[in-house]
Amino acid sequence: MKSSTRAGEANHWRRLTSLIGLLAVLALVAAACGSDSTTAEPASDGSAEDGAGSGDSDGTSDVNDLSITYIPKQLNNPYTNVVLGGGEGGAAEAGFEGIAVVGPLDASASSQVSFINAETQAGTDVIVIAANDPDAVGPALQEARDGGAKIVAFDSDTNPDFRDVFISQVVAKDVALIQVELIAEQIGGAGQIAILSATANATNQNEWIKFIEEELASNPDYADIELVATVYGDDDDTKSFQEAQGLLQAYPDLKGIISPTTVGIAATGRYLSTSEYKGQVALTGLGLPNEMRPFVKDGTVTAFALWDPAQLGYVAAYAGRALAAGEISGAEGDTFTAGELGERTVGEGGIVIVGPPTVFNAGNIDNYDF
Ligand code: RAM
Repeated sequence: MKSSTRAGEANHWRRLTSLIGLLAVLALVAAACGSDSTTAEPASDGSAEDGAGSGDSDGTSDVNDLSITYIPKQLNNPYTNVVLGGGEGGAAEAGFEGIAVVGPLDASASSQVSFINAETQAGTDVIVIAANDPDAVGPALQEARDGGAKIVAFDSDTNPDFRDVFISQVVAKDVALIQVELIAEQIGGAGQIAILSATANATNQNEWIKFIEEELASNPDYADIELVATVYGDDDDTKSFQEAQGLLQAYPDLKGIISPTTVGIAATGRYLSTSEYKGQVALTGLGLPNEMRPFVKDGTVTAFALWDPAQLGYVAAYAGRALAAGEISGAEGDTFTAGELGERTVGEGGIVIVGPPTVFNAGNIDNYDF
Protein backbone atom coordinates (compact mmCIF):
# COMPACT_ATOMS: atom_id res chain seq x y z
CA MET A 1 0.00 0.00 0.00
CA LYS A 2 1.29 3.48 -0.81
CA SER A 3 2.17 5.72 2.10
CA SER A 4 -0.11 8.46 0.90
CA THR A 5 -1.15 11.03 3.49
CA ARG A 6 -3.33 13.27 1.41
CA ALA A 7 -5.98 15.05 3.44
CA GLY A 8 -8.54 14.26 0.74
CA GLU A 9 -7.92 10.59 1.28
CA ALA A 10 -8.37 11.01 5.01
CA ASN A 11 -11.60 12.91 4.52
CA HIS A 12 -12.81 10.21 2.19
CA TRP A 13 -12.06 7.59 4.81
CA ARG A 14 -13.69 9.56 7.57
CA ARG A 15 -16.86 9.97 5.57
CA LEU A 16 -16.81 6.34 4.57
CA THR A 17 -16.25 5.03 8.08
CA SER A 18 -18.88 7.39 9.46
CA LEU A 19 -21.32 6.09 6.90
CA ILE A 20 -20.85 2.51 7.93
CA GLY A 21 -21.34 3.45 11.52
CA LEU A 22 -17.83 2.88 12.83
CA LEU A 23 -17.44 6.53 13.71
CA ALA A 24 -21.05 7.27 14.45
CA VAL A 25 -20.36 9.24 17.60
CA LEU A 26 -17.79 11.36 15.86
CA ALA A 27 -20.16 12.14 13.03
CA LEU A 28 -22.92 13.20 15.39
CA VAL A 29 -20.74 15.37 17.56
CA ALA A 30 -18.89 16.94 14.66
CA ALA A 31 -22.14 17.70 12.87
CA ALA A 32 -23.66 19.18 16.01
CA CYS A 33 -20.84 21.57 16.75
CA GLY A 34 -19.49 22.15 13.27
CA SER A 35 -16.03 21.01 14.31
CA ASP A 36 -13.85 19.47 11.66
CA SER A 37 -10.23 19.49 12.63
CA THR A 38 -8.83 19.13 9.13
CA THR A 39 -10.92 21.89 7.62
CA ALA A 40 -10.95 24.51 10.38
CA GLU A 41 -10.04 27.93 9.03
CA PRO A 42 -7.57 30.20 10.78
CA ALA A 43 -9.17 33.27 12.37
CA SER A 44 -8.68 36.60 10.63
CA ASP A 45 -5.95 37.65 13.05
CA GLY A 46 -3.92 34.71 11.82
CA SER A 47 -4.30 32.67 14.98
CA ALA A 48 -6.15 29.40 14.97
CA GLU A 49 -9.89 29.82 15.36
CA ASP A 50 -10.33 27.51 18.31
CA GLY A 51 -8.48 25.70 21.03
CA ALA A 52 -4.72 25.90 21.29
CA GLY A 53 -4.47 29.21 19.48
CA SER A 54 -6.85 30.72 21.96
CA GLY A 55 -5.37 28.96 24.95
CA ASP A 56 -4.88 30.82 28.19
CA SER A 57 -1.48 32.23 29.02
CA ASP A 58 -0.87 29.43 31.50
CA GLY A 59 -0.96 26.94 28.62
CA THR A 60 -4.41 25.60 29.42
CA SER A 61 -7.52 26.18 27.34
CA ASP A 62 -11.11 27.18 27.91
CA VAL A 63 -12.41 23.96 29.43
CA ASN A 64 -15.85 24.48 27.94
CA ASP A 65 -14.68 24.53 24.37
CA LEU A 66 -12.07 21.83 23.99
CA SER A 67 -11.28 19.85 20.87
CA ILE A 68 -9.61 16.46 20.66
CA THR A 69 -8.36 14.58 17.63
CA TYR A 70 -7.30 10.95 17.55
CA ILE A 71 -4.54 9.97 15.13
CA PRO A 72 -4.25 6.16 15.21
CA LYS A 73 -1.44 4.22 13.53
CA GLN A 74 -3.72 3.55 10.59
CA LEU A 75 -7.44 3.75 9.92
CA ASN A 76 -8.00 0.47 8.14
CA ASN A 77 -7.23 -1.82 11.07
CA PRO A 78 -10.06 -3.49 13.02
CA TYR A 79 -8.15 -2.93 16.28
CA THR A 80 -8.16 0.81 15.57
CA ASN A 81 -11.94 0.77 15.27
CA VAL A 82 -12.34 -0.78 18.72
CA VAL A 83 -9.86 1.65 20.30
CA LEU A 84 -11.56 4.63 18.69
CA GLY A 85 -15.02 3.44 19.70
CA GLY A 86 -13.85 3.75 23.30
CA GLY A 87 -12.04 6.99 22.52
CA GLU A 88 -15.02 8.75 21.02
CA GLY A 89 -17.29 7.60 23.82
CA GLY A 90 -14.77 8.75 26.42
CA ALA A 91 -14.21 12.09 24.71
CA ALA A 92 -17.94 12.83 24.57
CA GLU A 93 -18.34 11.83 28.21
CA ALA A 94 -15.32 13.90 29.24
CA GLY A 95 -17.02 16.96 27.72
CA PHE A 96 -15.00 17.64 24.57
CA GLU A 97 -16.89 19.86 22.16
CA GLY A 98 -15.00 18.87 19.02
CA ILE A 99 -14.09 15.22 18.50
CA ALA A 100 -12.34 13.99 15.39
CA VAL A 101 -10.40 11.06 14.00
CA VAL A 102 -7.89 11.44 11.18
CA GLY A 103 -5.04 9.26 10.06
CA PRO A 104 -3.21 7.40 7.34
CA LEU A 105 -4.20 4.19 5.66
CA ASP A 106 -0.83 2.64 6.30
CA ALA A 107 1.43 2.49 9.33
CA SER A 108 4.67 3.70 7.75
CA ALA A 109 7.04 5.91 9.77
CA SER A 110 6.13 9.36 8.48
CA SER A 111 2.55 8.73 7.39
CA GLN A 112 1.09 10.70 10.33
CA VAL A 113 3.10 13.90 9.94
CA SER A 114 0.76 15.77 7.59
CA PHE A 115 -2.20 14.90 9.84
CA ILE A 116 -0.44 16.32 12.89
CA ASN A 117 0.40 19.49 10.96
CA ALA A 118 -3.25 19.93 9.97
CA GLU A 119 -4.27 19.68 13.65
CA THR A 120 -1.70 22.29 14.62
CA GLN A 121 -3.07 24.54 11.93
CA ALA A 122 -6.61 24.01 13.21
CA GLY A 123 -5.62 24.76 16.81
CA THR A 124 -6.77 21.42 18.19
CA ASP A 125 -6.39 21.35 21.98
CA VAL A 126 -5.54 17.67 22.45
CA ILE A 127 -3.87 15.34 19.95
CA VAL A 128 -4.02 11.66 20.84
CA ILE A 129 -1.56 9.67 18.76
CA ALA A 130 -0.45 6.05 18.38
CA ALA A 131 2.94 6.70 16.87
CA ASN A 132 4.13 4.73 13.88
CA ASP A 133 7.67 5.79 14.68
CA PRO A 134 8.93 7.28 17.94
CA ASP A 135 10.93 10.05 16.28
CA ALA A 136 9.49 10.66 12.81
CA VAL A 137 6.47 12.40 14.36
CA GLY A 138 8.64 14.41 16.79
CA PRO A 139 9.13 17.75 15.02
CA ALA A 140 5.46 17.93 14.03
CA LEU A 141 4.34 17.17 17.59
CA GLN A 142 6.77 19.73 18.96
CA GLU A 143 5.23 22.35 16.71
CA ALA A 144 1.76 21.39 17.94
CA ARG A 145 2.94 21.73 21.54
CA ASP A 146 4.54 25.09 20.80
CA GLY A 147 1.10 26.19 19.66
CA GLY A 148 -0.41 25.06 22.97
CA ALA A 149 -1.69 21.57 22.16
CA LYS A 150 -1.43 18.75 24.68
CA ILE A 151 -0.10 15.49 23.32
CA VAL A 152 -1.37 12.16 24.58
CA ALA A 153 0.41 9.15 23.11
CA PHE A 154 -1.50 5.90 23.36
CA ASP A 155 -1.02 2.32 22.14
CA SER A 156 2.41 3.07 20.61
CA ASP A 157 4.56 5.69 22.30
CA THR A 158 6.52 8.55 20.79
CA ASN A 159 9.91 9.50 22.06
CA PRO A 160 8.86 10.80 25.53
CA ASP A 161 10.29 14.23 24.68
CA PHE A 162 7.38 14.82 22.33
CA ARG A 163 4.33 14.00 24.45
CA ASP A 164 2.78 14.83 27.81
CA VAL A 165 1.70 11.32 28.78
CA PHE A 166 1.65 7.84 27.29
CA ILE A 167 -1.44 5.70 27.86
CA SER A 168 -0.12 2.15 27.81
CA GLN A 169 -2.46 -0.80 27.49
CA VAL A 170 -0.51 -3.01 29.91
CA VAL A 171 2.95 -2.89 31.52
CA ALA A 172 5.15 -3.51 28.45
CA LYS A 173 7.17 -6.29 30.03
CA ASP A 174 4.00 -8.16 31.04
CA VAL A 175 2.80 -8.08 27.43
CA ALA A 176 6.05 -9.78 26.45
CA LEU A 177 6.09 -12.33 29.26
CA ILE A 178 2.58 -13.54 28.64
CA GLN A 179 3.36 -14.25 25.00
CA VAL A 180 6.54 -16.15 25.88
CA GLU A 181 4.65 -18.22 28.44
CA LEU A 182 1.94 -19.04 25.92
CA ILE A 183 4.29 -20.11 23.15
CA ALA A 184 6.46 -22.15 25.54
CA GLU A 185 3.38 -24.01 26.75
CA GLN A 186 2.14 -24.59 23.23
CA ILE A 187 5.40 -26.02 21.84
CA GLY A 188 6.21 -28.09 24.91
CA GLY A 189 9.09 -25.87 26.00
CA ALA A 190 11.49 -26.65 23.14
CA GLY A 191 12.09 -25.84 19.48
CA GLN A 192 12.40 -23.03 16.97
CA ILE A 193 10.07 -20.05 17.09
CA ALA A 194 9.73 -16.87 15.05
CA ILE A 195 8.12 -13.48 15.58
CA LEU A 196 5.85 -11.94 12.97
CA SER A 197 5.55 -8.28 13.95
CA ALA A 198 3.89 -5.10 12.67
CA THR A 199 6.21 -2.45 11.17
CA ALA A 200 9.92 -2.38 11.91
CA ASN A 201 9.54 1.08 13.52
CA ALA A 202 6.55 0.43 15.77
CA THR A 203 7.48 1.52 19.28
CA ASN A 204 5.02 -0.79 21.01
CA GLN A 205 5.94 -3.99 19.17
CA ASN A 206 9.66 -3.21 19.40
CA GLU A 207 9.40 -2.73 23.14
CA TRP A 208 7.59 -6.05 23.55
CA ILE A 209 10.05 -7.85 21.25
CA LYS A 210 12.98 -6.50 23.27
CA PHE A 211 11.49 -8.00 26.44
CA ILE A 212 10.65 -11.27 24.65
CA GLU A 213 14.28 -11.60 23.51
CA GLU A 214 15.56 -10.78 26.99
CA GLU A 215 13.27 -13.31 28.61
CA LEU A 216 14.21 -16.07 26.16
CA ALA A 217 17.89 -15.36 26.74
CA SER A 218 17.78 -15.14 30.52
CA ASN A 219 15.08 -17.51 31.82
CA PRO A 220 16.42 -21.10 32.15
CA ASP A 221 12.87 -22.40 31.54
CA TYR A 222 13.26 -21.24 27.96
CA ALA A 223 16.79 -22.51 27.33
CA ASP A 224 15.56 -24.96 24.68
CA ILE A 225 13.60 -22.41 22.71
CA GLU A 226 15.40 -20.78 19.80
CA LEU A 227 14.16 -17.55 18.24
CA VAL A 228 15.22 -18.00 14.61
CA ALA A 229 13.68 -14.96 12.92
CA THR A 230 11.71 -11.74 13.35
CA VAL A 231 9.81 -10.59 10.28
CA TYR A 232 7.49 -7.65 9.63
CA GLY A 233 4.04 -7.76 8.06
CA ASP A 234 3.67 -3.96 8.40
CA ASP A 235 0.17 -4.39 9.86
CA ASP A 236 -0.91 -5.07 6.30
CA ASP A 237 -3.04 -8.19 5.97
CA THR A 238 -1.61 -9.39 2.66
CA LYS A 239 2.01 -8.75 3.57
CA SER A 240 1.52 -10.45 6.95
CA PHE A 241 -0.03 -13.49 5.26
CA GLN A 242 2.93 -13.70 2.88
CA GLU A 243 5.45 -13.30 5.68
CA ALA A 244 3.80 -16.18 7.57
CA GLN A 245 4.02 -18.35 4.47
CA GLY A 246 7.67 -17.31 4.01
CA LEU A 247 8.55 -18.27 7.58
CA LEU A 248 7.21 -21.78 7.16
CA GLN A 249 9.10 -22.22 3.92
CA ALA A 250 12.36 -20.85 5.31
CA TYR A 251 12.21 -22.79 8.61
CA PRO A 252 10.77 -26.28 8.04
CA ASP A 253 11.39 -27.15 11.71
CA LEU A 254 9.54 -24.13 13.05
CA LYS A 255 7.43 -25.06 16.07
CA GLY A 256 5.66 -21.81 16.72
CA ILE A 257 5.02 -18.17 15.82
CA ILE A 258 4.42 -15.23 18.14
CA SER A 259 2.60 -12.39 16.41
CA PRO A 260 2.33 -9.37 18.74
CA THR A 261 -0.08 -7.57 16.42
CA THR A 262 -3.77 -8.14 15.79
CA VAL A 263 -3.26 -7.81 12.03
CA GLY A 264 -0.34 -10.24 11.96
CA ILE A 265 -1.90 -12.92 14.14
CA ALA A 266 -5.16 -12.91 12.18
CA ALA A 267 -3.34 -13.17 8.83
CA THR A 268 -1.08 -15.92 10.15
CA GLY A 269 -4.09 -17.77 11.56
CA ARG A 270 -5.74 -17.61 8.15
CA TYR A 271 -2.64 -18.97 6.46
CA LEU A 272 -2.10 -21.78 8.95
CA SER A 273 -5.75 -22.83 9.09
CA THR A 274 -5.79 -24.04 5.50
CA SER A 275 -2.20 -25.29 5.39
CA GLU A 276 -0.55 -28.57 6.29
CA TYR A 277 0.82 -26.80 9.42
CA LYS A 278 -2.57 -26.40 11.07
CA GLY A 279 -2.35 -27.84 14.58
CA GLN A 280 1.36 -28.62 14.01
CA VAL A 281 2.82 -25.14 14.21
CA ALA A 282 1.63 -23.15 17.22
CA LEU A 283 0.44 -19.56 16.88
CA THR A 284 0.00 -17.07 19.69
CA GLY A 285 0.38 -13.35 20.28
CA LEU A 286 -2.06 -10.46 20.51
CA GLY A 287 -5.40 -10.78 18.75
CA LEU A 288 -8.97 -9.55 18.70
CA PRO A 289 -11.29 -12.29 19.98
CA ASN A 290 -13.79 -11.65 17.18
CA GLU A 291 -11.10 -12.11 14.52
CA MET A 292 -9.45 -15.09 16.18
CA ARG A 293 -12.60 -17.03 17.14
CA PRO A 294 -12.70 -19.16 13.96
CA PHE A 295 -9.06 -20.17 14.41
CA VAL A 296 -9.62 -21.14 18.04
CA LYS A 297 -12.70 -23.13 17.06
CA ASP A 298 -10.97 -24.95 14.19
CA GLY A 299 -7.91 -25.90 16.25
CA THR A 300 -5.38 -23.59 14.57
CA VAL A 301 -4.86 -21.54 17.75
CA THR A 302 -4.96 -22.68 21.38
CA ALA A 303 -4.58 -19.40 23.27
CA PHE A 304 -3.61 -15.78 22.70
CA ALA A 305 -3.84 -12.52 24.64
CA LEU A 306 -5.03 -8.92 24.48
CA TRP A 307 -6.38 -6.14 26.68
CA ASP A 308 -9.64 -4.26 26.24
CA PRO A 309 -8.77 -1.88 23.38
CA ALA A 310 -11.78 0.38 24.00
CA GLN A 311 -10.47 1.25 27.46
CA LEU A 312 -7.26 2.53 25.91
CA GLY A 313 -9.08 5.18 23.86
CA TYR A 314 -11.37 5.98 26.79
CA VAL A 315 -8.58 6.65 29.29
CA ALA A 316 -6.70 8.71 26.67
CA ALA A 317 -9.69 11.07 26.37
CA TYR A 318 -9.81 11.72 30.11
CA ALA A 319 -6.03 12.19 30.29
CA GLY A 320 -6.30 14.73 27.47
CA ARG A 321 -9.06 16.58 29.25
CA ALA A 322 -7.09 16.72 32.52
CA LEU A 323 -4.01 18.02 30.68
CA ALA A 324 -5.88 20.66 28.68
CA ALA A 325 -7.72 21.84 31.78
CA GLY A 326 -4.40 22.23 33.59
CA GLU A 327 -5.37 19.67 36.23
CA ILE A 328 -2.29 17.55 35.50
CA SER A 329 1.01 18.20 33.77
CA GLY A 330 1.88 14.58 33.05
CA ALA A 331 4.38 14.41 35.91
CA GLU A 332 4.86 11.20 37.85
CA GLY A 333 2.31 11.00 40.66
CA ASP A 334 -0.34 13.14 38.92
CA THR A 335 -3.81 11.63 39.21
CA PHE A 336 -6.99 12.07 37.20
CA THR A 337 -10.35 10.38 37.05
CA ALA A 338 -10.98 8.37 33.89
CA GLY A 339 -14.79 8.36 34.00
CA GLU A 340 -16.26 5.01 34.93
CA LEU A 341 -12.78 3.41 34.99
CA GLY A 342 -11.91 5.48 38.05
CA GLU A 343 -8.74 7.16 39.21
CA ARG A 344 -5.51 6.74 37.25
CA THR A 345 -2.03 7.71 38.33
CA VAL A 346 0.73 8.88 36.03
CA GLY A 347 3.71 6.60 36.63
CA GLU A 348 7.40 6.83 35.90
CA GLY A 349 8.20 8.26 32.50
CA GLY A 350 4.75 9.83 32.20
CA ILE A 351 3.13 6.41 31.60
CA VAL A 352 -0.44 5.56 32.59
CA ILE A 353 -1.29 1.86 32.63
CA VAL A 354 -4.81 0.94 31.59
CA GLY A 355 -5.35 -2.65 32.65
CA PRO A 356 -4.21 -6.25 32.74
CA PRO A 357 -4.14 -8.50 29.68
CA THR A 358 -6.63 -11.32 29.21
CA VAL A 359 -5.77 -14.75 27.78
CA PHE A 360 -8.40 -16.06 25.38
CA ASN A 361 -8.95 -19.74 24.65
CA ALA A 362 -11.75 -22.11 23.64
CA GLY A 363 -13.18 -21.92 27.15
CA ASN A 364 -13.73 -18.16 27.34
CA ILE A 365 -13.54 -16.64 23.86
CA ASP A 366 -17.31 -16.58 23.42
CA ASN A 367 -17.60 -14.28 26.42
CA TYR A 368 -15.91 -11.45 24.50
CA ASP A 369 -17.28 -9.33 21.70
CA PHE A 370 -14.56 -7.10 20.25
C1 RAM B 1 -2.14 -3.96 15.97
C2 RAM B 1 -1.39 -2.66 16.12
C3 RAM B 1 -1.52 -2.05 17.50
C4 RAM B 1 -1.27 -3.10 18.57
C5 RAM B 1 -2.16 -4.27 18.39
C6 RAM B 1 -1.93 -5.36 19.41
O1 RAM B 1 -3.48 -3.74 15.77
O2 RAM B 1 -0.06 -2.87 15.81
O3 RAM B 1 -0.63 -0.99 17.64
O4 RAM B 1 -1.40 -2.55 19.85
O5 RAM B 1 -1.94 -4.82 17.09
